Amino acid sequence: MIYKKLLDKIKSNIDNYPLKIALIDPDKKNDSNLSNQIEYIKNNNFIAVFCGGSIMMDSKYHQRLDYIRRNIKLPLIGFPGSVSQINKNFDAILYMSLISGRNAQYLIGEQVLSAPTIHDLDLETISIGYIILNNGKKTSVEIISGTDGLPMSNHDIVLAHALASQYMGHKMIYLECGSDSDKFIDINLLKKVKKNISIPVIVGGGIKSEEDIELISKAGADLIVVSSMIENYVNL
Ligand code: 1GP
Repeated sequence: MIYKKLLDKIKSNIDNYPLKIALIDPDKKNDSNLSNQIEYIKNNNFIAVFCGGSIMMDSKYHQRLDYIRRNIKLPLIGFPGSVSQINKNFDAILYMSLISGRNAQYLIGEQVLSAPTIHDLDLETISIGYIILNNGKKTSVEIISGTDGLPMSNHDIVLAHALASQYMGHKMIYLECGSDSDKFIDINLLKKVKKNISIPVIVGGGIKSEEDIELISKAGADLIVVSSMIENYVNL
């Protein structure tokens, strides 16, 4: 069970050593650098790989997933932007409900559409309360989901969503600042959420360096997701 493995790692991480997850967006833009991204991931202490994205700009998503699976031994976990991104190569998928928004399609619609395929493939699901945080710039995930992120500065509102997620029985919450966003999460907000909930917190979006990762980890993030940092490095 991937969830259990992640939880064991989190629980035994008493020194708050950063538990890093690489996110690969199997989109056209990454076609030419997939092998370099994989090489980078192998050499930089990642514990798992998430795969997915808000939108795919060609039809080769599943082909790229086959390639990634053949070349990566780490747990491969789906981070699906929609039902069309469910794939047999995953060891598990994040079964996310976009609880910061009020668009029924992403709260329950995509989940219902994907459930029979997930059942048929016998995929492990990890239920996640997905919370988009906004700090100015409109992100792809907000545009595609037709929702607005919660204002990063309103700590009480964010905490209320995190608590609701926990009470609804999600296994983890995911605080998403948006891919390639200018700023990563407000550290005080992260500390406040961590102090008040007991399920693990995943943080992603806008993280640009190992120093950022260190800071976010010390503030309590249980799992830290990076994507653009890897893409930028291999595209240098
Ligand atoms: C994962 O969307 C993020 O939660 C990825 O963000 O591309 O900024 O790392 P970056």
